[in-house]
Amino acid sequence: MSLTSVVVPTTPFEGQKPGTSGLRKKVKVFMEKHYTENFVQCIFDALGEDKVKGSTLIVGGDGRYFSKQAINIIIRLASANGVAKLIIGQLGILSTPAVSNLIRQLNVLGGIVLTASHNPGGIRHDFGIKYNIENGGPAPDHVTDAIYEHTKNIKEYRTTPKLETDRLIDVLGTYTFNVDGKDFVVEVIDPSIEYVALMRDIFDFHKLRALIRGTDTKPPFNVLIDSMNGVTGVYVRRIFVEELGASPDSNVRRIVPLDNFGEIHPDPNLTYAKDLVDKVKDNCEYHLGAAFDGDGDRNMIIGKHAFFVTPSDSLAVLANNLECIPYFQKNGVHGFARSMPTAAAVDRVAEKLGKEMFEVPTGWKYFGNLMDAGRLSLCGEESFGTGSDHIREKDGIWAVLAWLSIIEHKNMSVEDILKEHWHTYGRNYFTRYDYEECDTDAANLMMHHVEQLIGCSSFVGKTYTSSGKSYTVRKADNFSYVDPIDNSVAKKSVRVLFEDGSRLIYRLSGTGSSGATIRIYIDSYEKDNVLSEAQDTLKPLVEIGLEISQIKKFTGRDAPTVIT
Ligand code: G16
Repeated sequence: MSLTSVVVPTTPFEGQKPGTSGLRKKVKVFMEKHYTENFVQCIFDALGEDKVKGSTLIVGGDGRYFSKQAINIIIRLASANGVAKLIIGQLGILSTPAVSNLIRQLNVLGGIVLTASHNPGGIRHDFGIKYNIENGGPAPDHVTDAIYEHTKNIKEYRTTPKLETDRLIDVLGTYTFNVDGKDFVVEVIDPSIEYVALMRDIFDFHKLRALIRGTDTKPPFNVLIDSMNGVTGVYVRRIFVEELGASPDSNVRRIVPLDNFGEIHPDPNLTYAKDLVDKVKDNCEYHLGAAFDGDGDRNMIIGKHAFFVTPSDSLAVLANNLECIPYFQKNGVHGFARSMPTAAAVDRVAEKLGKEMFEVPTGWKYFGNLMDAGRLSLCGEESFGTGSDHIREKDGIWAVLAWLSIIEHKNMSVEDILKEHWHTYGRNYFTRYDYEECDTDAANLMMHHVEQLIGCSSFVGKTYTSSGKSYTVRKADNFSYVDPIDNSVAKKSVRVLFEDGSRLIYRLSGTGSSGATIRIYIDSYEKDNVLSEAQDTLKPLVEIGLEISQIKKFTGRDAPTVIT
């Protein structure tokens, strides 16, 4: 049957500005008439007719509530905008790393990822849409800016209302429609085949299986992998259970993706993954625990007795040991990078190994150009993101497999690997205070106050003292980044640098769906005192950070919602 597209008049919605990684709002906002259609049309408009017509796009996400409805909208709009083919994960499931991989492997125009990442899901919570470009990475600022500009002026969208999408994505297969006289194809694929093949190529699965199963001479290395009811469950079953021989009963948990994540907050940190932390703490059988977020790009690693590895340390340890991973043996190791708020532990490794080191603003999109230019192999962020140039997104499962490779190679525990690292390089103590869902005006006023304060001529050189420790300001600014490849400029966070190398950073989150989340990052380097409690060591600097920001005065908040 031949179908005809139609043009539907619409009017702009306020606030369709993509954040750090896509547009994230409450589900009920996406459900408003024309809201999702408008945003999807603006993606096509920003890309331009020349690129869109005849193109192929990947579509999928973490399967959260409203994904199927959104996919149906995307199918109808894509067909009416001249897209030739959509490749969609079965049931709408594709992790963010899997989308990035498919875009690259299949050499397509890009992908539409349906996720609000680590934000809670379900009808009362969050949904999100983000666009990834042809290198597989999140759209850079100039693309998201263009999308936003279109959302402010949109007058109509194009759709094919009679295209029957009901249950289309439930069954694997290729479905061809005729829209406006041209073929339009929807291919529904297994979400894991390509990604599992990629991991098999990067790592030595034979060695990892021997580690997890144990051998005649070595007992099993017991892992507890927690998918937090998010999309990684699909991949964890295929990789950890089927390929590496982990027990489906005792080595993995919460591996069935649920559209509301079982009403938990699928954010792998010490607060929201406490359940996993407690299990590993209470059961000394476990040698490693790991958790992922809803869409599978974030990871948290803990060792025996829940020994916590900060994401900044995780990045540094990986950088120091990449040579045991077959992918890097084959491709070599180029530079390293971290987002600015991430502690500088990896910088010391880069220096020792003679590698280029980059410091970029918060957001994985800032790593893409460097990877495409062959200057970056490994990067990470304090926000529980770690990854390499195998794709252009951070990759939770990759990070755990990388850790297991190092453990297998060194035959050491997580804790011993960390301690050895600190004794060699010194230690960056790091903590982050999050104040979630603050009043937006109050948060902006606080940021304005900090910017004003650091702009005063007397600020540099000022000494702050707390709990008997003094810190003198060496430099303070609004961190600005000039991309070395395309010279684009990004300004994002306020930072205060002290003479001993310690840092305080203030920034507003770009991933929330309502209100404002204030983040204060506290980072302090110690050369010899490497085995103290992080929260004790950082207490004076935390107090100074609170004093500088006057956060209580501006927001009324006595304490953070989350400390990592
Ligand atoms: C996204 C980006 C990350 C970034 C994080 C920051 O993560 O992909 O690169 O570090 O946002 O979040 P915020 O702006 O809240 O501090 P995700 O996992 O939410 O896509």
